[in-house]
Amino acid sequence: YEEIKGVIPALITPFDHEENFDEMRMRKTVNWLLEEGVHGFYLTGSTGEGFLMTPEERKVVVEVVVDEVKGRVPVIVHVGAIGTKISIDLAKHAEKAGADAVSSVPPFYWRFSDDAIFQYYEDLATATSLPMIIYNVPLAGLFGFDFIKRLSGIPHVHGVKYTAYTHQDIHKAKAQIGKDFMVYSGADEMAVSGILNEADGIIGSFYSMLPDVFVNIYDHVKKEEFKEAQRLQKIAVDIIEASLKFDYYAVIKVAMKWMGMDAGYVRRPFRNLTAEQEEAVKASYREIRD
Ligand code: HMN
Repeated sequence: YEEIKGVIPALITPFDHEENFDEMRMRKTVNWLLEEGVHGFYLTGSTGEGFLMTPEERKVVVEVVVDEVKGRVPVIVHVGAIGTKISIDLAKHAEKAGADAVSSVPPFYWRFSDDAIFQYYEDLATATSLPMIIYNVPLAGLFGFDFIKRLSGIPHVHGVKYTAYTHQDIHKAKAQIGKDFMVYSGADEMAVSGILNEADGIIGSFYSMLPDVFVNIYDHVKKEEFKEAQRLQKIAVDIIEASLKFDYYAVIKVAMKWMGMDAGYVRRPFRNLTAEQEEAVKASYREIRD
């Protein structure tokens, strides 16, 4: 793919009742989202519960999705792990499996120094010929702009998944790093702002659940139909905020089920919703108004 742009769901990974990867539900989810018009996929990230899977399981997810997508849209594979060797192995596998790009959170938990993080990205990005999308996310520790700029100098580093709210830095990245340094806005609540502030695309959890809403938001902003974009974004924010009261990857899967796309269950320690909680979520969505 020349360019990876637009609305890119951070794909959920369906599990069955016993927490096994559910290949059939995965294939159906991919096709459902493509019918809803999404422009790409981001696999086995936070939303994909990647850190709850073994490397072997992550590889199976990648193979199944790439096989089902059949080149219709680009596929970015999140290969992040704390150990560089594990990430490199996943990246090499993603390349062989036919992914279009790889991405990774920085190594986390031990609070690695900037130099260690730089080295991690250098080792990982140069291990394959795929473009590498670095990942700026509060859960793993946000980078400052200067550090993003430093990382952008590594061969194959092609862009950033930017899950921060400081969207003015997207302009800075475009101006100081280059127009072709890809920036993907990662906060679903801020999709309109991200696109308006020059992001090339949006990658996030709720694009698995509300693909049509966000594809419309993206199109409206591009056509400068801001009133409608704003209206849809406000509804989306209300839905997101109601969902964040629970383990929201479980909410996303349950809401997809309501729409006829049974996306299965989450893996522990995430908790699936009880029947009562499901009703509570439904009731809170019903209260949402324009
Ligand atoms: C990923 O799978 O890596 C995520 O999509 C990252 C993404 O930016 C999401 N952040 C997290 O899951 C921590 C957002 O889409 C987020 O879920 C959303 O903005 C709701 O707050």
